Amino acid sequence: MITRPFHMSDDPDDIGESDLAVKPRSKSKRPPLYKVMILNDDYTPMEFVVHVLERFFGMSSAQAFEIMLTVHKKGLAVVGVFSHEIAETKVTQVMDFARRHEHPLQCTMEKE
Ligand code: TYC
Repeated sequence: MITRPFHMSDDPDDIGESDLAVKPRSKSKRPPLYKVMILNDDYTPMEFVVHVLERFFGMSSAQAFEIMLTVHKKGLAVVGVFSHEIAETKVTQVMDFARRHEHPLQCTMEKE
């Protein structure tokens, strides 16, 4: 004798519960993310870069020092990944802050 679970009928027209799952009509898209980068230069003081990383990117002083050294040695580093709007705000804040202190520090963003 063939047995079946109580929720399955023999009726071929009977659609099972699992057939009722909603199918999205379009591919769901996650918003793109942007890398924010800090670039090395020969003039901005190391302590200033450390301060920027603490102030605008919420890094601890140890983290900030480590990233600053990476930029100093390698030329650049990603300091965070954000939505377009947040990334743009970070870049503007850093560029304004550097300009107000007359340092040539550059901060840019790039689609991930
Ligand atoms: N190269 C700079 C110096 O020797 C330090 C520095 C580090 C500058 C990181 C910018 O994004 C930077 N004073």
